[in-house]
Parts: sequence; structure tokens; C-alpha cells
Amino acid sequence: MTRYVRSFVRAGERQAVLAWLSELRPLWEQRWSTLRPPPPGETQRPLLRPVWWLGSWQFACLGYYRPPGGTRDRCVRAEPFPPPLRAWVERIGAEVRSSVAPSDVPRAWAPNTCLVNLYGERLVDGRSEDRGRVGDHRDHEPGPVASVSLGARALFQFVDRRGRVSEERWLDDGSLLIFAGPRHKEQLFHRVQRVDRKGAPLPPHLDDFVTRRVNFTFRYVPEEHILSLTQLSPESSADVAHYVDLLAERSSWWFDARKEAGWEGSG
Ligand SMILES: O=C(O)CCC(=O)C(=O)O
Repeated sequence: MTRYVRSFVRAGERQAVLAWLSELRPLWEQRWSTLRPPPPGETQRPLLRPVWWLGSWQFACLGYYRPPGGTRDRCVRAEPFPPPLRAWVERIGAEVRSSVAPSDVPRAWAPNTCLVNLYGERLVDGRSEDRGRVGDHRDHEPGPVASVSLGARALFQFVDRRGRVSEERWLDDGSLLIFAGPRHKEQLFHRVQRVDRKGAPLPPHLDDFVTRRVNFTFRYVPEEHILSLTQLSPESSADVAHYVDLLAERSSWWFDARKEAGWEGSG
């Protein structure tokens, strides 16, 4: 099922989220470990866009959370949701309870992880490259996913495994989209086909990226699969140490987490 709420974000929340975004220095991750060869047939590449995770961080090089096989060493505890996002989570919970069949909502489901995706143009050697898309994929966290959009509208599509469009809709500024159930979570893939070029840039204002849309996807990862830095295997710790150094430069929460783990200077 899907449920779309056109005007979800309230004016005060919008201001508070824009203020939070203006301080954000998102991370450009590499898709694969920089210490081990990529899987056969894959080549190392940066992600298309910079990201930030809240609640728990799923580093691309650790392979993202992918039950049932990929649950160990995938999710690392990250900084908590800031107040305006907590308000969204409360209202998302109410929307989920009123619109999603209870059989599609795991008993302990509560959004405890949020991926913040920035869409726009990357500036490379004075040229601008459009980064307003995401390729076909599924979100493997159990239960509903709730997606809140700010800025330029995006064409969001559900597609089959051959990439044929099954459903599509424009996600407007300030909207909420919830998707849940076997068809939209397990059978179909989803993607962002393009992001409008209209509208003023959004924060953060970065040297090499002009942001025109920010999307927040709220997900649920079972608590037992969210690890502190010290619980990661030695191999995974080595893979993410450099990123944790960068996060510690950008966030006091990560600075403290790195210190608590005794990781200073390990990346
Ligand atoms: O930006 C969007 O609307 C969707 C993002 C997405 O597909 C994801 O975070 O998995």
C-alpha cells in the first residue's frame, strides 16, 4: 500500500528543519570498502549524492541493512533525531496506525533510523552535473517506510525487476509518502527518476553541491542490530574508521562517540 499526504510539514517545522540543515555537513561515501577489492563485476565509485543518517548509520561499504542474511555489522548507532524530526515521527506513527494493515507493521516497529538524501547538482571542475536521481532499489528494513520531502518536487516511481514503471507520483515540497506491505516493499523496486530544476536552493550551502531537494526516509531497524562502534568487527571498524573521523569533525555527537570508543586517530 501507499499513502500520500500532500501537506504534511507544518510551517514552524519547516523553519526548524531548514535551520538544522544549514548546519549539516553531509558525507560523500564510497560505495565499497577502500581496503578490500569490490565484489566481482563492481567498481569503486562515490555515491551519487551526499547523505546523513540519524538514529543509526548504514555505511555503504558495510553493505546496508539487508535481513535475513545481512544484519550483523551493518548499522552503527548514530545521533538522535533533532526535535522537528521527532515531531514528524509522532505524526508518522499516527498515519501508519490509521492507514497500514496491522499485519504489515512489525510489533516493535517505530521509526528509529532516518536517511537524509540530498539531491541537486554536483560542481566538478567548474561544471555542474545533475545528481537528481536514485536508481532502482528496495529498502530492506522491516515494515513501513515513511518519506518526507522538502524543496523541488521529485518524480518517484515503483518499478518491476525489469525497470518497467508500475506506479509513479510526484513528491511535492512538504509531502509525506508511506509505503508498506509485500508489493511495495518486497516485489517492486523504487527509484527517483528526476528532480525538478525549479526553485531556490535549499541549505546546506556547500562548496561543491547545490541542493535543490532533501528527502528524509524514516525506517525501523531492530534495536539488537544497531551496534556501538566498539561492537563492530575489526574488519568493519577498519572500513569505517576514516568516515567516523570525518563525522567527528562535523558533529559533536560523533566526536563524543568516537572518543568513547577510543577511536581517535584510528582512521
Ligand atoms: O528521495 C526519495 O524520494 C526516495 C529516497 C529513497 O529511495 C531511499 O532513501 O531509499
